[in-house]
Amino acid sequence: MLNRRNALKVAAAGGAAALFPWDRLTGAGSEAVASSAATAEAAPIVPFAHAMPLPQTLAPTSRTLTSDLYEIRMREAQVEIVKGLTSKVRTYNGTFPGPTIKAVQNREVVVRQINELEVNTAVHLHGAHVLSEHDGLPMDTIVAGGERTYHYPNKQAAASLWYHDHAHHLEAENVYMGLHGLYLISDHNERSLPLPTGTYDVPLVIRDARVETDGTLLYTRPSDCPNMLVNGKERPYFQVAARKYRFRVYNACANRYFKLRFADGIEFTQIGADGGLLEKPVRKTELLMLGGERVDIVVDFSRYRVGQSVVLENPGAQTTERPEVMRFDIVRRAADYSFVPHRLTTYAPQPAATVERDFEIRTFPAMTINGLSYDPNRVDIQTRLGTTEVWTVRNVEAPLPAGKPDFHLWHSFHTHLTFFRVLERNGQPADARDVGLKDTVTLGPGETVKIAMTWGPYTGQYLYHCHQLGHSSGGQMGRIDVVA
Ligand SMILES: [Cu+2]
Repeated sequence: MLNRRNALKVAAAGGAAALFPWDRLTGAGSEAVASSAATAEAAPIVPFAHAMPLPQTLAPTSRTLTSDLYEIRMREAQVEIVKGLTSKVRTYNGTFPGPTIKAVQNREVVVRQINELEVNTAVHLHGAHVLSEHDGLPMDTIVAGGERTYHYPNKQAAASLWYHDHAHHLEAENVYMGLHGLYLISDHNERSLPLPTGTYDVPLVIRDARVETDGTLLYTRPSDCPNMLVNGKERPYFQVAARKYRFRVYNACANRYFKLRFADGIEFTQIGADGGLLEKPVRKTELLMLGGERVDIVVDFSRYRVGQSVVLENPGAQTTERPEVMRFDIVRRAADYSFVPHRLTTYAPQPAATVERDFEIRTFPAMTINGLSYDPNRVDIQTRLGTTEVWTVRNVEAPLPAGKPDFHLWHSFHTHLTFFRVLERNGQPADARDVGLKDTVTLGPGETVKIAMTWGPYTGQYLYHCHQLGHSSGGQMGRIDVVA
Protein backbone atom coordinates (compact mmCIF):
# COMPACT_ATOMS: atom_id res chain seq x y z
CA MET A 1 0.00 0.00 0.00
CA LEU A 2 1.15 3.50 -0.68
CA ASN A 3 1.29 5.94 2.17
CA ARG A 4 -0.23 9.38 1.73
CA ARG A 5 3.00 11.17 0.86
CA ASN A 6 3.95 8.66 -1.82
CA ALA A 7 0.37 8.35 -3.05
CA LEU A 8 0.48 12.09 -3.70
CA LYS A 9 3.73 11.70 -5.61
CA VAL A 10 2.20 8.86 -7.62
CA ALA A 11 -0.87 10.95 -8.36
CA ALA A 12 1.42 13.74 -9.54
CA ALA A 13 3.18 11.28 -11.83
CA GLY A 14 -0.04 10.30 -13.52
CA GLY A 15 -1.30 7.47 -11.35
CA ALA A 16 -0.01 4.15 -10.09
CA ALA A 17 -0.91 2.45 -13.39
CA ALA A 18 2.00 4.22 -15.01
CA LEU A 19 4.32 3.26 -12.17
CA PHE A 20 3.74 -0.33 -11.18
CA PRO A 21 3.93 -2.91 -13.92
CA TRP A 22 1.52 -5.29 -12.19
CA ASP A 23 -1.11 -2.63 -12.80
CA ARG A 24 -0.21 -2.17 -16.46
CA LEU A 25 0.23 -5.89 -17.12
CA THR A 26 -3.22 -6.78 -15.88
CA GLY A 27 -4.46 -4.51 -18.64
CA ALA A 28 -6.32 -2.42 -16.13
CA GLY A 29 -5.77 0.68 -14.04
CA SER A 30 -4.81 0.56 -10.40
CA GLU A 31 -8.44 0.79 -9.32
CA ALA A 32 -9.32 -2.43 -11.13
CA VAL A 33 -6.37 -4.18 -9.48
CA ALA A 34 -7.28 -2.77 -6.11
CA SER A 35 -10.86 -3.99 -6.49
CA SER A 36 -9.79 -7.45 -7.66
CA ALA A 37 -7.40 -7.68 -4.72
CA ALA A 38 -10.15 -6.46 -2.41
CA THR A 39 -12.91 -8.78 -3.63
CA ALA A 40 -10.90 -11.94 -4.27
CA GLU A 41 -9.76 -13.61 -1.10
CA ALA A 42 -6.34 -14.96 -0.30
CA ALA A 43 -6.41 -18.65 0.60
CA PRO A 44 -6.11 -19.27 4.36
CA ILE A 45 -2.54 -19.98 5.39
CA VAL A 46 -1.82 -23.36 6.94
CA PRO A 47 1.91 -23.60 7.64
CA PHE A 48 3.85 -26.86 7.49
CA ALA A 49 1.23 -28.78 5.49
CA HIS A 50 3.71 -29.78 2.76
CA ALA A 51 6.95 -31.71 2.86
CA MET A 52 9.52 -29.49 1.13
CA PRO A 53 10.28 -30.85 -2.34
CA LEU A 54 13.71 -30.63 -3.95
CA PRO A 55 13.88 -29.26 -7.50
CA GLN A 56 14.59 -32.03 -10.00
CA THR A 57 18.03 -32.14 -11.59
CA LEU A 58 17.77 -31.90 -15.37
CA ALA A 59 19.49 -34.65 -17.38
CA PRO A 60 21.30 -33.60 -20.55
CA THR A 61 19.68 -34.73 -23.80
CA SER A 62 23.18 -35.40 -25.14
CA ARG A 63 26.84 -34.85 -24.39
CA THR A 64 29.78 -34.05 -26.62
CA LEU A 65 33.48 -34.00 -25.78
CA THR A 66 33.18 -30.37 -24.63
CA SER A 67 29.50 -29.70 -23.90
CA ASP A 68 26.34 -30.87 -22.16
CA LEU A 69 23.17 -30.20 -24.17
CA TYR A 70 19.82 -29.60 -22.52
CA GLU A 71 16.31 -28.96 -23.78
CA ILE A 72 13.69 -27.02 -21.84
CA ARG A 73 10.10 -26.39 -22.84
CA MET A 74 8.48 -23.32 -21.31
CA ARG A 75 4.85 -24.18 -20.79
CA GLU A 76 1.89 -23.70 -18.51
CA ALA A 77 1.30 -26.26 -15.80
CA GLN A 78 -1.10 -26.89 -12.94
CA VAL A 79 0.69 -27.24 -9.60
CA GLU A 80 -0.20 -27.43 -5.93
CA ILE A 81 1.34 -24.48 -4.07
CA VAL A 82 -1.16 -24.28 -1.23
CA LYS A 83 -2.40 -27.64 0.07
CA GLY A 84 -5.55 -28.77 -1.75
CA LEU A 85 -5.56 -25.98 -4.37
CA THR A 86 -4.45 -26.09 -7.99
CA SER A 87 -2.64 -23.08 -9.45
CA LYS A 88 -1.87 -22.36 -13.09
CA VAL A 89 1.78 -21.33 -13.44
CA ARG A 90 4.37 -20.65 -16.15
CA THR A 91 7.16 -23.18 -16.00
CA TYR A 92 10.39 -24.47 -17.41
CA ASN A 93 9.58 -28.11 -18.26
CA GLY A 94 6.40 -28.25 -16.19
CA THR A 95 7.97 -27.92 -12.74
CA PHE A 96 7.67 -25.06 -10.24
CA PRO A 97 10.42 -23.92 -9.76
CA GLY A 98 12.12 -25.17 -12.92
CA PRO A 99 14.60 -28.04 -13.05
CA THR A 100 18.15 -27.56 -11.76
CA ILE A 101 21.06 -27.59 -14.20
CA LYS A 102 24.32 -28.81 -12.69
CA ALA A 103 27.33 -27.45 -14.55
CA VAL A 104 31.04 -28.02 -14.09
CA GLN A 105 33.65 -25.28 -14.43
CA ASN A 106 35.12 -25.04 -17.96
CA ARG A 107 32.61 -27.48 -19.46
CA GLU A 108 30.11 -25.77 -21.76
CA VAL A 109 26.36 -26.04 -21.23
CA VAL A 110 24.05 -25.51 -24.19
CA VAL A 111 20.35 -25.04 -23.48
CA ARG A 112 17.72 -25.15 -26.21
CA GLN A 113 14.77 -23.15 -24.84
CA ILE A 114 11.43 -23.73 -26.56
CA ASN A 115 8.67 -21.25 -25.76
CA GLU A 116 5.30 -23.00 -25.68
CA LEU A 117 3.76 -20.19 -23.60
CA GLU A 118 1.49 -17.46 -24.92
CA VAL A 119 3.89 -14.70 -23.83
CA ASN A 120 7.33 -13.65 -25.00
CA THR A 121 10.26 -14.71 -22.85
CA ALA A 122 14.03 -14.22 -22.63
CA VAL A 123 16.19 -16.49 -20.51
CA HIS A 124 18.88 -14.78 -18.42
CA LEU A 125 21.43 -16.86 -16.56
CA HIS A 126 21.85 -14.68 -13.49
CA GLY A 127 25.47 -14.50 -12.29
CA ALA A 128 26.94 -16.11 -15.39
CA HIS A 129 29.77 -14.71 -17.46
CA VAL A 130 28.48 -15.21 -20.99
CA LEU A 131 28.58 -13.53 -24.38
CA SER A 132 26.05 -10.75 -24.77
CA GLU A 133 23.99 -12.68 -27.35
CA HIS A 134 23.49 -15.46 -24.78
CA ASP A 135 22.68 -13.13 -21.88
CA GLY A 136 18.91 -13.09 -22.44
CA LEU A 137 18.75 -9.33 -22.97
CA PRO A 138 15.27 -7.76 -22.65
CA MET A 139 14.82 -7.27 -26.40
CA ASP A 140 16.32 -10.64 -27.40
CA THR A 141 13.02 -12.33 -26.81
CA ILE A 142 11.82 -15.79 -27.70
CA VAL A 143 8.41 -15.10 -29.16
CA ALA A 144 5.52 -17.37 -28.23
CA GLY A 145 5.99 -20.51 -30.30
CA GLY A 146 9.67 -19.74 -30.95
CA GLU A 147 12.91 -21.10 -29.59
CA ARG A 148 16.49 -20.06 -28.92
CA THR A 149 19.67 -21.86 -27.96
CA TYR A 150 21.89 -20.39 -25.27
CA HIS A 151 25.58 -21.18 -24.78
CA TYR A 152 27.14 -20.97 -21.32
CA PRO A 153 30.93 -21.45 -21.12
CA ASN A 154 31.09 -21.85 -17.30
CA LYS A 155 34.57 -20.34 -17.17
CA GLN A 156 34.05 -19.17 -13.61
CA ALA A 157 34.31 -20.46 -10.05
CA ALA A 158 31.73 -22.64 -8.33
CA ALA A 159 28.59 -20.61 -7.59
CA SER A 160 24.85 -20.83 -7.01
CA LEU A 161 23.31 -19.17 -10.05
CA TRP A 162 19.77 -19.18 -11.37
CA TYR A 163 18.12 -18.78 -14.72
CA HIS A 164 15.00 -16.68 -14.98
CA ASP A 165 12.96 -14.61 -17.39
CA HIS A 166 14.14 -11.18 -18.55
CA ALA A 167 11.75 -10.23 -21.40
CA HIS A 168 11.26 -6.46 -21.44
CA HIS A 169 8.31 -5.29 -19.28
CA LEU A 170 7.39 -8.95 -18.67
CA GLU A 171 10.19 -10.24 -16.44
CA ALA A 172 8.53 -9.48 -13.13
CA GLU A 173 5.28 -11.24 -13.97
CA ASN A 174 7.02 -14.11 -15.78
CA VAL A 175 9.37 -14.79 -12.86
CA TYR A 176 6.52 -14.45 -10.37
CA MET A 177 4.38 -16.87 -12.38
CA GLY A 178 7.15 -19.47 -12.22
CA LEU A 179 9.89 -18.87 -14.79
CA HIS A 180 12.89 -19.45 -12.56
CA GLY A 181 15.20 -22.39 -11.94
CA LEU A 182 18.61 -23.12 -10.43
CA TYR A 183 21.95 -23.44 -12.17
CA LEU A 184 24.79 -24.68 -9.99
CA ILE A 185 28.41 -24.53 -11.11
CA SER A 186 30.91 -26.71 -9.28
CA ASP A 187 34.69 -26.64 -9.51
CA HIS A 188 37.70 -28.55 -8.27
CA ASN A 189 38.27 -26.31 -5.25
CA GLU A 190 34.70 -26.69 -4.03
CA ARG A 191 34.81 -30.46 -4.46
CA SER A 192 38.06 -30.62 -2.47
CA LEU A 193 36.48 -28.92 0.57
CA PRO A 194 34.95 -30.96 3.41
CA LEU A 195 31.58 -29.16 3.15
CA PRO A 196 28.26 -31.04 3.37
CA THR A 197 27.52 -32.56 -0.05
CA GLY A 198 25.00 -34.82 -1.78
CA THR A 199 21.70 -35.04 0.09
CA TYR A 200 23.11 -32.60 2.66
CA ASP A 201 23.52 -29.82 0.06
CA VAL A 202 20.00 -28.43 -0.32
CA PRO A 203 18.57 -25.42 -2.18
CA LEU A 204 15.99 -23.18 -0.49
CA VAL A 205 14.32 -21.09 -3.19
CA ILE A 206 12.26 -18.63 -1.17
CA ARG A 207 9.64 -16.31 -2.62
CA ASP A 208 6.35 -14.66 -1.83
CA ALA A 209 3.05 -15.25 -3.62
CA ARG A 210 -0.66 -14.63 -3.43
CA VAL A 211 -2.76 -17.73 -3.94
CA GLU A 212 -6.50 -17.05 -3.97
CA THR A 213 -9.16 -19.31 -2.47
CA ASP A 214 -9.86 -20.72 -5.96
CA GLY A 215 -6.15 -21.51 -6.44
CA THR A 216 -5.34 -18.57 -8.73
CA LEU A 217 -1.74 -17.39 -8.43
CA LEU A 218 -2.31 -13.63 -8.65
CA TYR A 219 0.48 -11.25 -9.69
CA THR A 220 -0.02 -8.21 -7.52
CA ARG A 221 1.68 -5.87 -5.06
CA PRO A 222 4.17 -7.55 -2.72
CA SER A 223 2.33 -6.09 0.28
CA ASP A 224 -0.73 -8.12 -0.88
CA CYS A 225 1.25 -11.40 -1.12
CA PRO A 226 0.87 -13.30 2.17
CA ASN A 227 2.18 -16.70 0.99
CA MET A 228 5.84 -17.63 1.46
CA LEU A 229 7.02 -20.50 -0.69
CA VAL A 230 10.13 -22.62 -0.35
CA ASN A 231 10.92 -24.70 -3.44
CA GLY A 232 7.41 -23.98 -4.71
CA LYS A 233 5.36 -24.96 -1.64
CA GLU A 234 3.69 -22.78 0.97
CA ARG A 235 5.69 -22.81 4.26
CA PRO A 236 6.83 -26.45 4.08
CA TYR A 237 8.53 -28.66 6.62
CA PHE A 238 11.79 -30.44 5.90
CA GLN A 239 12.99 -33.56 7.69
CA VAL A 240 16.68 -33.40 8.54
CA ALA A 241 19.28 -35.47 10.31
CA ALA A 242 21.00 -34.14 13.43
CA ARG A 243 24.10 -33.01 11.51
CA LYS A 244 25.38 -30.20 9.29
CA TYR A 245 23.62 -29.14 6.09
CA ARG A 246 24.59 -26.72 3.37
CA PHE A 247 21.65 -24.59 2.25
CA ARG A 248 21.77 -22.50 -0.91
CA VAL A 249 19.30 -19.75 -0.07
CA TYR A 250 17.78 -17.77 -2.94
CA ASN A 251 15.57 -14.71 -2.79
CA ALA A 252 13.45 -15.44 -5.87
CA CYS A 253 10.79 -12.86 -4.99
CA ALA A 254 9.81 -10.60 -7.85
CA ASN A 255 9.33 -7.61 -5.57
CA ARG A 256 10.37 -7.95 -1.99
CA TYR A 257 13.01 -8.51 0.65
CA PHE A 258 12.92 -10.91 3.52
CA LYS A 259 15.00 -11.50 6.60
CA LEU A 260 15.79 -14.97 7.87
CA ARG A 261 16.58 -16.19 11.36
CA PHE A 262 15.94 -19.34 13.31
CA ALA A 263 13.22 -18.92 15.95
CA ASP A 264 15.68 -19.87 18.72
CA GLY A 265 18.33 -17.47 17.41
CA ILE A 266 21.00 -20.09 16.65
CA GLU A 267 24.13 -19.15 14.77
CA PHE A 268 24.86 -20.49 11.33
CA THR A 269 27.84 -20.04 9.02
CA GLN A 270 27.74 -18.17 5.75
CA ILE A 271 30.11 -19.81 3.27
CA GLY A 272 29.04 -18.26 -0.02
CA ALA A 273 27.46 -15.26 -1.71
CA ASP A 274 26.20 -14.50 -5.24
CA GLY A 275 29.58 -15.07 -6.91
CA GLY A 276 30.54 -18.27 -5.09
CA LEU A 277 32.41 -19.21 -1.94
CA LEU A 278 33.62 -16.59 0.53
CA GLU A 279 37.33 -16.47 1.23
CA LYS A 280 36.57 -17.07 4.91
CA PRO A 281 33.32 -18.19 6.53
CA VAL A 282 31.25 -15.71 8.58
CA ARG A 283 29.08 -16.55 11.60
CA LYS A 284 25.62 -14.99 11.53
CA THR A 285 22.22 -15.21 13.19
CA GLU A 286 20.24 -13.29 10.56
CA LEU A 287 20.21 -12.70 6.81
CA LEU A 288 18.65 -9.81 4.92
CA MET A 289 18.07 -10.69 1.27
CA LEU A 290 16.55 -8.82 -1.62
CA GLY A 291 15.48 -10.08 -5.02
CA GLY A 292 18.15 -11.99 -6.93
CA GLU A 293 20.51 -12.50 -3.97
CA ARG A 294 21.98 -15.85 -3.00
CA VAL A 295 23.57 -16.82 0.28
CA ASP A 296 25.12 -20.22 0.98
CA ILE A 297 25.01 -21.21 4.63
CA VAL A 298 25.91 -24.23 6.76
CA VAL A 299 23.53 -25.04 9.62
CA ASP A 300 24.44 -27.58 12.29
CA PHE A 301 21.39 -29.48 13.55
CA SER A 302 23.51 -31.69 15.83
CA ARG A 303 22.65 -29.26 18.65
CA TYR A 304 19.08 -30.66 18.57
CA ARG A 305 17.71 -33.99 19.78
CA VAL A 306 15.82 -36.28 17.43
CA GLY A 307 12.14 -35.29 17.70
CA GLN A 308 12.81 -31.56 18.03
CA SER A 309 11.89 -28.95 15.43
CA VAL A 310 13.08 -25.45 14.65
CA VAL A 311 11.27 -22.83 12.59
CA LEU A 312 12.99 -20.51 10.14
CA GLU A 313 11.33 -17.10 10.45
CA ASN A 314 11.13 -13.86 8.49
CA PRO A 315 11.47 -10.94 10.93
CA GLY A 316 10.95 -8.73 7.88
CA ALA A 317 7.35 -9.97 7.45
CA GLN A 318 4.57 -7.38 7.60
CA THR A 319 2.68 -7.22 10.89
CA THR A 320 -0.34 -8.70 9.09
CA GLU A 321 1.66 -11.71 7.90
CA ARG A 322 2.75 -14.92 9.56
CA PRO A 323 6.50 -14.87 10.26
CA GLU A 324 7.17 -18.58 9.61
CA VAL A 325 9.03 -19.46 6.42
CA MET A 326 9.55 -23.19 6.97
CA ARG A 327 10.15 -25.77 9.71
CA PHE A 328 13.04 -28.16 10.08
CA ASP A 329 12.15 -31.42 11.84
CA ILE A 330 15.10 -33.33 13.27
CA VAL A 331 14.11 -36.95 12.64
CA ARG A 332 17.28 -39.03 12.79
CA ARG A 333 20.95 -39.15 13.64
CA ALA A 334 23.59 -39.38 10.93
CA ALA A 335 27.34 -39.61 10.68
CA ASP A 336 28.92 -36.28 9.82
CA TYR A 337 32.49 -35.88 8.67
CA SER A 338 31.83 -32.51 7.10
CA PHE A 339 33.12 -29.24 8.49
CA VAL A 340 33.62 -25.66 7.40
CA PRO A 341 37.32 -24.95 6.91
CA HIS A 342 38.83 -21.58 7.90
CA ARG A 343 39.72 -20.82 4.32
CA LEU A 344 37.30 -21.58 1.46
CA THR A 345 38.84 -19.92 -1.57
CA THR A 346 41.14 -17.09 -2.64
CA TYR A 347 40.01 -14.22 -4.82
CA ALA A 348 42.25 -12.69 -7.45
CA PRO A 349 43.30 -9.22 -6.28
CA GLN A 350 41.15 -6.46 -7.75
CA PRO A 351 43.04 -3.89 -9.85
CA ALA A 352 42.92 -0.25 -8.75
CA ALA A 353 39.87 1.58 -10.09
CA THR A 354 40.43 4.15 -12.83
CA VAL A 355 36.81 5.22 -13.34
CA GLU A 356 34.20 6.42 -10.84
CA ARG A 357 30.50 6.74 -11.56
CA ASP A 358 27.47 7.83 -9.54
CA PHE A 359 23.97 6.42 -9.70
CA GLU A 360 20.68 7.51 -8.16
CA ILE A 361 17.80 5.05 -8.14
CA ARG A 362 14.29 6.38 -7.85
CA THR A 363 10.85 4.85 -7.53
CA PHE A 364 9.08 8.22 -7.53
CA PRO A 365 7.96 9.98 -9.63
CA ALA A 366 9.02 7.18 -12.05
CA MET A 367 11.22 4.08 -12.10
CA THR A 368 14.56 5.54 -13.09
CA ILE A 369 18.32 5.34 -12.73
CA ASN A 370 19.93 8.79 -12.92
CA GLY A 371 16.59 10.19 -14.02
CA LEU A 372 16.20 7.94 -17.04
CA SER A 373 14.02 4.95 -17.78
CA TYR A 374 15.52 2.07 -19.74
CA ASP A 375 15.86 2.55 -23.46
CA PRO A 376 17.43 -0.47 -25.18
CA ASN A 377 18.70 1.77 -27.98
CA ARG A 378 20.44 4.22 -25.65
CA VAL A 379 23.99 3.41 -24.52
CA ASP A 380 24.10 4.77 -20.96
CA ILE A 381 27.71 3.81 -20.32
CA GLN A 382 30.55 2.74 -22.55
CA THR A 383 33.61 1.25 -20.93
CA ARG A 384 36.71 -0.63 -22.04
CA LEU A 385 37.22 -4.31 -21.45
CA GLY A 386 39.27 -4.82 -18.30
CA THR A 387 38.47 -1.43 -16.75
CA THR A 388 38.03 -1.43 -12.98
CA GLU A 389 35.38 1.03 -11.81
CA VAL A 390 33.95 2.22 -8.51
CA TRP A 391 30.22 2.91 -8.58
CA THR A 392 28.44 4.88 -5.87
CA VAL A 393 24.80 3.84 -5.88
CA ARG A 394 22.24 5.82 -3.91
CA ASN A 395 18.63 4.99 -3.09
CA VAL A 396 17.11 8.45 -2.84
CA GLU A 397 13.77 7.44 -1.31
CA ALA A 398 13.24 8.42 2.31
CA PRO A 399 12.44 5.67 4.83
CA LEU A 400 8.82 5.26 5.94
CA PRO A 401 7.78 5.16 9.60
CA ALA A 402 8.38 1.71 11.13
CA GLY A 403 5.62 -0.79 10.42
CA LYS A 404 4.59 0.65 7.04
CA PRO A 405 4.99 -1.73 4.09
CA ASP A 406 7.98 -0.33 2.25
CA PHE A 407 8.93 -3.05 -0.29
CA HIS A 408 8.55 -0.61 -3.17
CA LEU A 409 11.18 1.72 -1.64
CA TRP A 410 13.97 -0.88 -1.55
CA HIS A 411 16.27 -1.60 -4.42
CA SER A 412 18.47 -4.56 -5.30
CA PHE A 413 21.19 -3.22 -7.58
CA HIS A 414 22.31 -5.88 -10.06
CA THR A 415 25.04 -5.97 -12.69
CA HIS A 416 25.20 -8.47 -15.53
CA LEU A 417 28.45 -10.08 -16.77
CA THR A 418 30.68 -9.39 -13.77
CA PHE A 419 30.75 -9.70 -10.00
CA PHE A 420 31.56 -6.75 -7.76
CA ARG A 421 32.75 -6.23 -4.22
CA VAL A 422 31.00 -3.93 -1.82
CA LEU A 423 33.53 -1.40 -0.52
CA GLU A 424 31.33 0.84 1.64
CA ARG A 425 27.80 1.09 2.91
CA ASN A 426 26.55 4.49 4.09
CA GLY A 427 30.10 5.81 4.32
CA GLN A 428 31.33 2.94 6.51
CA PRO A 429 33.58 0.11 5.33
CA ALA A 430 31.49 -2.85 4.17
CA ASP A 431 30.95 -5.43 6.91
CA ALA A 432 29.67 -9.01 7.14
CA ARG A 433 26.33 -8.02 5.58
CA ASP A 434 27.99 -7.39 2.21
CA VAL A 435 30.73 -10.02 2.27
CA GLY A 436 32.00 -11.87 -0.80
CA LEU A 437 31.64 -11.53 -4.55
CA LYS A 438 28.26 -10.03 -5.38
CA ASP A 439 26.07 -9.35 -8.37
CA THR A 440 23.21 -7.84 -6.38
CA VAL A 441 23.42 -5.44 -3.46
CA THR A 442 20.55 -4.32 -1.22
CA LEU A 443 19.74 -0.64 -0.82
CA GLY A 444 17.22 0.28 1.85
CA PRO A 445 15.51 3.67 1.62
CA GLY A 446 18.14 6.41 1.89
CA GLU A 447 21.10 4.02 1.71
CA THR A 448 24.28 4.44 -0.35
CA VAL A 449 26.78 1.75 -1.35
CA LYS A 450 30.12 1.91 -3.09
CA ILE A 451 30.92 -1.13 -5.24
CA ALA A 452 33.92 -2.02 -7.39
CA MET A 453 33.96 -4.24 -10.47
CA THR A 454 36.25 -5.06 -13.38
CA TRP A 455 34.45 -5.21 -16.72
CA GLY A 456 34.94 -8.44 -18.61
CA PRO A 457 35.70 -11.15 -19.60
CA TYR A 458 33.67 -10.33 -22.74
CA THR A 459 32.91 -7.27 -24.81
CA GLY A 460 29.33 -6.55 -25.79
CA GLN A 461 26.08 -5.08 -24.56
CA TYR A 462 25.12 -5.73 -20.91
CA LEU A 463 22.77 -4.38 -18.28
CA TYR A 464 22.66 -2.98 -14.79
CA HIS A 465 19.28 -2.76 -13.13
CA CYS A 466 17.24 -3.05 -10.01
CA HIS A 467 16.36 -6.66 -9.21
CA GLN A 468 13.07 -5.67 -7.66
CA LEU A 469 11.63 -6.93 -10.93
CA GLY A 470 8.60 -4.65 -10.82
CA HIS A 471 11.15 -1.84 -10.88
CA SER A 472 13.26 -3.17 -13.76
CA SER A 473 10.07 -3.93 -15.69
CA GLY A 474 9.11 -0.31 -15.08
CA GLY A 475 12.42 1.01 -16.43
CA GLN A 476 14.94 0.98 -13.54
CA MET A 477 17.59 -0.39 -15.87
CA GLY A 478 20.55 0.88 -17.88
CA ARG A 479 22.76 -0.35 -20.71
CA ILE A 480 26.52 -0.67 -20.49
CA ASP A 481 28.53 -1.50 -23.59
CA VAL A 482 31.92 -3.07 -22.96
CA VAL A 483 34.24 -2.35 -25.89
CA ALA A 484 37.70 -3.57 -26.82
CU1 LIG B 1 14.31 -0.86 -7.46
